[in-house]
Amino acid sequence: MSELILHHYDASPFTQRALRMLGLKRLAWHSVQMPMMPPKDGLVALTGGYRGTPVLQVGAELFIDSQLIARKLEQLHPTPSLFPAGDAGLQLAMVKWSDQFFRSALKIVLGATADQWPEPFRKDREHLFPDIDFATVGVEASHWRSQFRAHAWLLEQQLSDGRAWLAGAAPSLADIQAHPFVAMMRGAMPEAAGELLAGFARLAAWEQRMLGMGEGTRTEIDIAAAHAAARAASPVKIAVDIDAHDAQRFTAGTQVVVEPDDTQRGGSVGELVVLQPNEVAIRRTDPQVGTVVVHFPRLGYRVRAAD
Ligand SMILES: N[C@@H](CCC(=O)N[C@@H](CS)C(=O)NCC(=O)O)C(=O)O
Repeated sequence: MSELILHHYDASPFTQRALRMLGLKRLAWHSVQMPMMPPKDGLVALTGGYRGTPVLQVGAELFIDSQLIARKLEQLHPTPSLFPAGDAGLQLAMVKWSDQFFRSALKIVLGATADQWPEPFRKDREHLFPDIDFATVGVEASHWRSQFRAHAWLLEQQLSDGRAWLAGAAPSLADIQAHPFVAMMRGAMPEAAGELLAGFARLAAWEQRMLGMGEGTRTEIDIAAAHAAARAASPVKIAVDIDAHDAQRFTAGTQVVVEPDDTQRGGSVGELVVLQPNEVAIRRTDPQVGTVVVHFPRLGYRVRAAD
């Protein structure tokens, strides 16, 4: 079996990011489909609580979030690079801009469609986004449309010198950070997308190039096979690595919860093994998967002592 297992569902724009990374690098990988809402017991047995998509599994190690997945794929398969111009810091920093781009698209779509969603799904998404009032988000629809168009204009501006890709002549993570939210809008509300992207001819041509990036080579497997791969590689050896200057001063071996600080995608509990400005990792044991290490980005994730 190939070493890369992606836990995901394809409707997610963040999954689409991971797919484009695999496409840019032309990798072969195994796909495990997860449900769009809990229960997600098979995934949680691996992560210890995190329920989001996408999650990359390599043996008994789990990599949470599209940003850490980008860095892990780059480390395992350096060419072709996600950072052909060498500006990894800048391109990873784009995630916080692109989160705002996502939010503008999300609020437009929620305002127009959430009242038609099946009740259990709508309730789950209300739990996921506690800062969004689903009942009133539509009231400001024209504002969120203006924001979406303003974000898209930045892409058109970046392409205005005739370059094929956002960072220059070669595709990079920058393209992959931005494209899923344009595609999300085109897919969910094609008519509105047509209006909001009107006049952005370079962006439209770039979208066509992005479609050609593909997703590498996918082979479906089930969650039981992913659990077996974790057990076969368990326990994973990992160097304990704690930043002496860490702002929170946690020590190795502390039982902690690691959870997203933006949405309620679930917190994972385990023993702290890595705490650096670019990563947090915990070790945990589960009877179904053995001892695994779960890695998170530090940016956008809260670490707190477990109760
Ligand atoms: N920063 C995360 C965001 C991931 C995210 O928000 N994914 C959404 C789907 S678009 C999710 O996991 N929703 C909850 C769920 O599917 O259970 C990343 O880049 O991977």
